[in-house]
Amino acid sequence: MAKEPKSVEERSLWEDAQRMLEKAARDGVTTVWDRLEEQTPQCAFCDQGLTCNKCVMGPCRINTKGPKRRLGVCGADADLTVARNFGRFIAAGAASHSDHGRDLLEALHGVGTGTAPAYAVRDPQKLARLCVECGIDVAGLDTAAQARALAEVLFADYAMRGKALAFVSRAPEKRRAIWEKTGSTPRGIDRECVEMLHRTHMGVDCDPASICLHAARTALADGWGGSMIGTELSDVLFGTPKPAKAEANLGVLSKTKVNILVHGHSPVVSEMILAAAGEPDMLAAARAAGAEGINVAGLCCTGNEMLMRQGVPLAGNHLMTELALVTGAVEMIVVDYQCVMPSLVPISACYHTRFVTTSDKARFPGATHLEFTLENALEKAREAVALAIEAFPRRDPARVEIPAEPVSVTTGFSNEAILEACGGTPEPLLKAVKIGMVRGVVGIVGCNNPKIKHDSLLVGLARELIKQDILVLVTGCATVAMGKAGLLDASGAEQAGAGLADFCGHLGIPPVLHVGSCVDNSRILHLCALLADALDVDIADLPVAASAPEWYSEKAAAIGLYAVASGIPTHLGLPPNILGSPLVSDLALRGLEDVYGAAFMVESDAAKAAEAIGRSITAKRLALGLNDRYDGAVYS
Ligand code: MSK
Repeated sequence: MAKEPKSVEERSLWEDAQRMLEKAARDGVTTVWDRLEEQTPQCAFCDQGLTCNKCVMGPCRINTKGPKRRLGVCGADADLTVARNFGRFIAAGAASHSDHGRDLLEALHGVGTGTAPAYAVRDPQKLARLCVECGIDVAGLDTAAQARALAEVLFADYAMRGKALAFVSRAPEKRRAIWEKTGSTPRGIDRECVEMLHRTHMGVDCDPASICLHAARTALADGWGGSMIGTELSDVLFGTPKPAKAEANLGVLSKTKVNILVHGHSPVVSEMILAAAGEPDMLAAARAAGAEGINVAGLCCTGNEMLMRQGVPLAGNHLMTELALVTGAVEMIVVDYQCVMPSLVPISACYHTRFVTTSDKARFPGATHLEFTLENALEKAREAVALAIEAFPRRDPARVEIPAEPVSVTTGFSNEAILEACGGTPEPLLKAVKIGMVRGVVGIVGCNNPKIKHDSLLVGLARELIKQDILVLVTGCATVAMGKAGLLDASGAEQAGAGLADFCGHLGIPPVLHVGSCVDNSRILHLCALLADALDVDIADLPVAASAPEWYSEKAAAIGLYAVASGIPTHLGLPPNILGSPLVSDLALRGLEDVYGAAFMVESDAAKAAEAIGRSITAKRLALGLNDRYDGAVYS
């Protein structure tokens, strides 16, 4: 018998989402939750990672229970089949972040060579610092020459280096030694991804453990390579984030202005949209069309990029993207790539919304395609904004519902900003950690997944952790959830334990710090490295952890694996498709601990997950000889 559809209260934690789900039903719009219910029950073989379609002797399904079909046609058993699938899953995630990073690198090169006229270096000090870090003598080099020189060094990271990627040198010595010993040091970003595809071709690497270790190396090429390049160069080109106030949720849409949503991951396009939307000619055209102005708001990680640097309001996270269009108030959604559901095209068509694609890498049938290049970006952005203005008179006020008021958030906690808030050194944070005022630090990252009640695990976990005096860093789609829960505001410290509340009060910061988008998880790696170096320990010795409670994507799996391989214990709210292999599952949950000093934990209950993370942090504190409880020691 078919299961009853879930109620709107069971689908999302938030009233704005629930109201939009009701409106979607009235408007005849199907959403990601409806499609999940249609797809349920899902294939049990795929769910466990036991299907293989990598050659045409197959496809095969490995039956671990019955006497037959225990092996694929080539002879692969359950462990090998799961490992091959998992390896490719990680490679796809690492490739996605890293190809995004490559776009920033090409933009930097374009600035250096004068072929990207609308772009500039907005943080020349950071450019110079990165040059020096990468061994470039900046004496006598102007900004353009530095940009070219740094781009050349980092281009080589994509191909292949003899030994290690440039930013691997940021990792503590003890961590680098572990990577050397286990053959995990990432050499080339593209190289590790390609090698994973090669290893998992039929008849190459047939050792499941060996494939999994290469998956870790591939993920490290993402975290300390492609993602880190994406983050650092976005800062150079668009400015290093500083703490600032902004607003979030669907309430940031305007009833009276032209609403443009920017969605995807890369700031290269959205920064130009923002610039064009602020031009006097565009504002005059908007007024001539009957609007009071132009309102640019963000979704998903493009939204995070724009929120962090420019204070652009953040309308929603992954599961809110469809619902943002259901408000009927959006003139245009302009996308770059990643996490853009194809369903957004037909949903746009239900309203007056223009759906605009900008990258040749991400084409959507039914979209208006404006091909952005480094040469034409501002001109194309003006074309896009003009399309949005044209759409405004077609907005039907009778179909508009904006279901919430905006919430206030504080954003912009780059590592530079965190250190500045601490007076220029990590010492105040370390002191707070040493006296137990801050028991530990946890990065809550990643997505939403309709299999989990929208934002419930993200918010539930964060609330439990801050009660335990654990400072939370947040990135990606988790950000809006924290904002709606009031945790990105200094007043959120009222929900924290006494120690963390005191610490936040001293620095005037929220208990959850927004550190950026998906690629900005690399900031967390770098911060861990700085803290480990300051204490002369390895990252695995620190009282830190990571969590992707509602993750869905290949990229999130790559993030989780590079965190573990960097020595950070990592919680997942639901497992990857590996449960068909006892060997791979055991490696993920326990075996990686022996290799990297950290492993995964899987738990779908917020309180239990917080308890497990808390136990791990306590163990690390005790091993470092630190008190586990804040005894009220004076902090100054
Ligand atoms: S956008 S990968 S749903 S965080 Fe980065 Fe959000 Fe996850 Fe996409």
